[in-house]
Amino acid sequence: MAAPHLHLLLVLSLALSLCLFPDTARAQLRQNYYASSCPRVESIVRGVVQNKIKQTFVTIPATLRLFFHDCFVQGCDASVMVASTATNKAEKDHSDNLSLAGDGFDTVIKAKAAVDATPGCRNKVSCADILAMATRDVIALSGGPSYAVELGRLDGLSSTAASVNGKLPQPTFTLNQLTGMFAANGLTQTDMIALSAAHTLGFSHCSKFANRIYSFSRQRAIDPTLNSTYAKALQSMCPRNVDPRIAINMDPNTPRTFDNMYYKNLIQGMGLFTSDQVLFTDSRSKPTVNKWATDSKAFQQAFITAMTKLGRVGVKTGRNGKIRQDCAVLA
Ligand code: HEM
Ligand SMILES: *[C@@H]1O[C@H](CO)[C@@H](O)[C@H](O)[C@H]1NC(C)=O
Ligand SMILES: CC(=O)N[C@H]1CO[C@H](CO)[C@@H](O)[C@@H]1O
Repeated sequence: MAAPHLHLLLVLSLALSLCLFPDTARAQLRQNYYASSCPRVESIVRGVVQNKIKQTFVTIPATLRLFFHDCFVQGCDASVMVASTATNKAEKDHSDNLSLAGDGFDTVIKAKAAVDATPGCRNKVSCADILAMATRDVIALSGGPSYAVELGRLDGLSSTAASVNGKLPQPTFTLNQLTGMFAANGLTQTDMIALSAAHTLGFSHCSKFANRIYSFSRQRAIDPTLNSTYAKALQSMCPRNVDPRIAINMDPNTPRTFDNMYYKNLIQGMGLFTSDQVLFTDSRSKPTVNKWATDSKAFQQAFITAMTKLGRVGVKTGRNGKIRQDCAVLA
């Protein structure tokens, strides 16, 4: 008589744990998710991204960074796209949005409009998936690896500036802080080192690294891990009291190409942020930097793996999400 009871108990406890932890059952993303509902979606998005890049290069780094910030705050659910209202200050208006360039938002909005204008596709494709596709496209279109993107995310139901607190890495972070924050999102230290190479593209405002080139106490002038030639160049581009709107290339060598120059720069002491350079100065991550500086293929493989994992963070399905009609509006 014990056996059937045990059986029932197992079934009950399984059902109970699924009710209590609906988010722990990993949402199932898959390639070609829209194959029957909107079969041309990937080429429609790519076309919009290509056009947008023709208008401005900033499309590329802006979209890539937007995806990262989306995924690290409440998961990859396009919550970063939501506009603030009179009663709700949204994620994008937290100071840590660190000048998320408007061209990333614009790319997603334009791609969503193009998708929704396609017969049969209207209201079928989430903003979160469009951002994931556009991100894959900007990487490939700037010389990086091309990969099949997993889809099937829904858009999140909330977005608050408060939810950003403590969720995004800071440029002053140590290796332990970086590794810890990525681990909290299911990413390994190796994934973190791979994803950091996104800084091979795009711009940084002078304030983000001013502490490395000027002394604000009497302790030291220039960060000793910074290449002194590079430090002088940075000082001339970013003089004290520089216009806070000035931004400089993060990769001084190939700023418009997605390549492994990031790691070559680190070896020369030319990582822009403390959080970049520490990957080379800390003996735990240094071997990986050395390896990927000389082995572009190995780096690209690691980057694809890490991006795919990043795209799975906090994915919403079922009642936890919806397909937003307007990516900037929750309701
Ligand atoms: C590892 C920890 C990271 C830190 C501390 C960090 C920090 C920063 C900071 C401070 C900026 C400059 C923002 C500004 O001044 O406007 C920046 C820019 C950027 N970050 Fe990161 N980031 C990190 C990881 C990532 C990851 C994982 C990605 C994407 C996969 C990414 C993509 C970018 C891009 C593309 C830009 C340039 C944005 C533009 O030009 O508009 N970052 N990051
Ligand atoms: C500093 O950078 C220059 C190139 O800008 C390079 O030739 C030099 O070797 C670097 N110094 C160090 C210590 O890596
Ligand atoms: C693009 C964007 O939404 N930028 C906002 C970032 O946050 C500041 C305030 O912290 C806003 O003023 C910007 O509009």
